Amino acid sequence: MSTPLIWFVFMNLSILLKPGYCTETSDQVLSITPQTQEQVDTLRNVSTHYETVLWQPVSNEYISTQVQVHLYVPGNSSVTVKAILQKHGITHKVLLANPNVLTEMQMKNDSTDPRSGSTFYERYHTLEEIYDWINRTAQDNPRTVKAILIGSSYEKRPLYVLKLSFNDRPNRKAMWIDCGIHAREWISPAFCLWFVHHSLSFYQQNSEITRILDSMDVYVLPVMNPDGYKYTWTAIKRRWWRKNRSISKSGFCVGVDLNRNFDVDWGIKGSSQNPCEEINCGPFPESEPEAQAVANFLRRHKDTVQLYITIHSYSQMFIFPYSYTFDQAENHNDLLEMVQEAAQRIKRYYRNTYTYGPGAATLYPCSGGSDDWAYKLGIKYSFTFELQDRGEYGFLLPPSHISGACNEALLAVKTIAVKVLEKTQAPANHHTI
Ligand code: 0X9
Ligand code: ZN
Repeated sequence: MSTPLIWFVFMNLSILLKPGYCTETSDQVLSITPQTQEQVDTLRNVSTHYETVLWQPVSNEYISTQVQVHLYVPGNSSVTVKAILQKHGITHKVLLANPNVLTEMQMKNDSTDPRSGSTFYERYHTLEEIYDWINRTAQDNPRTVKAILIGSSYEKRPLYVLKLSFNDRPNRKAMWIDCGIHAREWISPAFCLWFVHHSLSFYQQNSEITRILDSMDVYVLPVMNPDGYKYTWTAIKRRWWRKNRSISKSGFCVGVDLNRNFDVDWGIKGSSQNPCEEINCGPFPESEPEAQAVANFLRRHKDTVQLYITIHSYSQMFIFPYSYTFDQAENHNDLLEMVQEAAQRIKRYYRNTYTYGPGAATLYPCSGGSDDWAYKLGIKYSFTFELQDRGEYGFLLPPSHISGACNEALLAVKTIAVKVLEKTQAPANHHTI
């Protein structure tokens, strides 16, 4: 045995035998930026062969040099993973030293505690609470809100869209917002609730939301992936689930990434046919009942829906088509101007930074996404929002950050919707000579 090898074994043994071993075994989220191709390969290898979860990027094919990787490492793989990183000269920072505490904070429902100053909308909610809220919202606002059943999930949970309609002028246009395609992105459903609450509370108080609601109906799907969302609430170990819960034909693995299942360049880029992968596109386009329900609804309403927005997290980004190709969208300049304005206003009002641009060039090339599909259906204003944060807490954004994250996203929705109105509405006092 060569001396370095003895030394290596000895070092690891000494770690294992140390009395402080317990502190080494708590779950952690590491931030790693590979510097060389060898380090990229090592990291890919670690994320595939050891019990870890890639938070960012979503799949190891996107790991490359100088790209920041956020890796969740459970306590029982911690020593091994860190030893491998060290062996390959890969440095890491601990992003989250105790994700379990943050997970518990997100699940804590302190509504019964009168001292907790947080409102219903400043907390994360279970699926059951969201269904109750949908019912209550429709019941309490019978003239303006309707709950429309657009289909059901793989596990047969209903998919409800709330239609906000503040007047019944003929030829009304509409916008669509969906949340919770990806189960672990909890800030996303929280935003849909926030948006509806804001609309109902500030119609005729806030000029922008009033203008939007006066001219458009709004369709809001609070949770596109209820089965996945429910699953992330069941146990700490399931908190990182992304896909839906459909069982593949082979029966071996579960889940399709709904944002790879739409019928646009399906299965080609940034997606995998392997049901065991996070970016599994499913057996065929719209194979999943959740994606099919959304696609059917939008097909039926494509003549009225002018704006499509889908809410994700995290990374603070406004993405527009295309993601499936590097080609420029035909109205690229309009789309760019809209997200630029949204980002500028967020900077001005909230001092926070959002990056923006077409998906393929700004984030990664990727087929089968709902934004590109909606765009190709004819909805010329189509956006993916990636909400807070940029990795400080990642998917574990504390409840105290919900209001900040939602308010800035709301400002972006309003900015873009008003611009869409400006571009699409005929001038009010149009005189013919
Ligand atoms: O990869 C995704 O589906 C989205 N990012 S996330 O981290 N929330 O998973 C980005 C979607 C951008 N649009 C398309 N890829 N079409
Ligand atoms: Zn997402």
